[in-house]
Amino acid sequence: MKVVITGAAGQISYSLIPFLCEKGIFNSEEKLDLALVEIPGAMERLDGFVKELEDSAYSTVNTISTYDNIQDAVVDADWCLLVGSIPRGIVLNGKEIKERSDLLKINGGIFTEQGKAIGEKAKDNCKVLVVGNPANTNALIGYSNSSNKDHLWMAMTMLDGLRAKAQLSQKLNCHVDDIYRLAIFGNHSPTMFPDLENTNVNGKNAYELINDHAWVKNEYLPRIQQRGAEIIKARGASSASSAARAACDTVKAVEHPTRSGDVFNAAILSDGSYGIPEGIFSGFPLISDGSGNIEIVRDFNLSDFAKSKLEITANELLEERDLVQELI
Ligand code: NAX
Repeated sequence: MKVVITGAAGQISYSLIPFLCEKGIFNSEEKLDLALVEIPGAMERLDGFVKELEDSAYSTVNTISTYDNIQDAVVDADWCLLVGSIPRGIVLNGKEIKERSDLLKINGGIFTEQGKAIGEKAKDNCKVLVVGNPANTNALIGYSNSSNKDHLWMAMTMLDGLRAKAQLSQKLNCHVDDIYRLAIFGNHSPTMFPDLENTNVNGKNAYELINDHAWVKNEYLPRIQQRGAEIIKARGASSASSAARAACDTVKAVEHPTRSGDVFNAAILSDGSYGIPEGIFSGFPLISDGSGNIEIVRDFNLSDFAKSKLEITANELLEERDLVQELI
């Protein structure tokens, strides 16, 4: 089982790779061949981390290799976790990258190259999870540049889903495992929409249990949508441990059958479901059969309020797509 991870010397990967090496994440007893990718300037830092991984003596791991280029790393890959990207605020060639449009273009270059390499060299049933932001549009760029349309490309919305579950469990004083069918629609950005109208808690409708639309609209939604910014303010750095947990949970969710009556969260290429235009990567409620097949769950009933929120986040994704038109 070959697992490629880009941005392997970054803060998310520092938690993510140990999580992936736990038993039971992949639906196979095969041992892992880890292919860790970084930019040339970060290879020394990566070598230091590899020493720690070696010292952890994981029984799940076969080999650990490092690469400073994507082309060699992705040969025969089963999974590619694309974590590496250039964050907003970085100074490149003397100019601070502040605008989302500049960020989209710079990261677009990275994902064009990665999409091509994965399409040509990864295994036919390869699965790709884009974590690096702007994740949905980076996934669109990678997928569009890949010559293999059988590969499953996803962008990560699991963290938003976990945040949404945690806040709901606090409100309803229930355990997170009692929560079913909590879906994140749209972009991994502050426009995302966590839907409670179709969520069940111990068999009861969450929206009815809360019975307070103003709380959902004015407190719950903004809290989930702004949670990333809240963590950056408090920690002085973006979410890492929770993002790593979410990336690992996404792999596990695809690798194993979804529990009965539940969904998991990831963004995939829209087929027009729920009125989200085709040709953009959007968060949807998904199920997996545990054999590499995932599909959108289509029986969610959306109110006019929910539909208006889906339109906002879909429009943002269309705008992002327009900004990278020449790359896709
Ligand atoms: P770090 O800056 O700690 O690490 C990123 C690493 O990627 C760096 O070591 C850098 O050298 C490497 N890198 C850059 N370009 C690369 C390339 N072309 N090939 C290989 N490696 C490359 O960031 P970290 O905190 O780990 O976050 C990584 C990405 O996840 C960021 O884009 C961040 O915005 C995004 N996030 C996405 C989330 C999601 O839910 N989808 C949530 C968490 C996080 O904000």
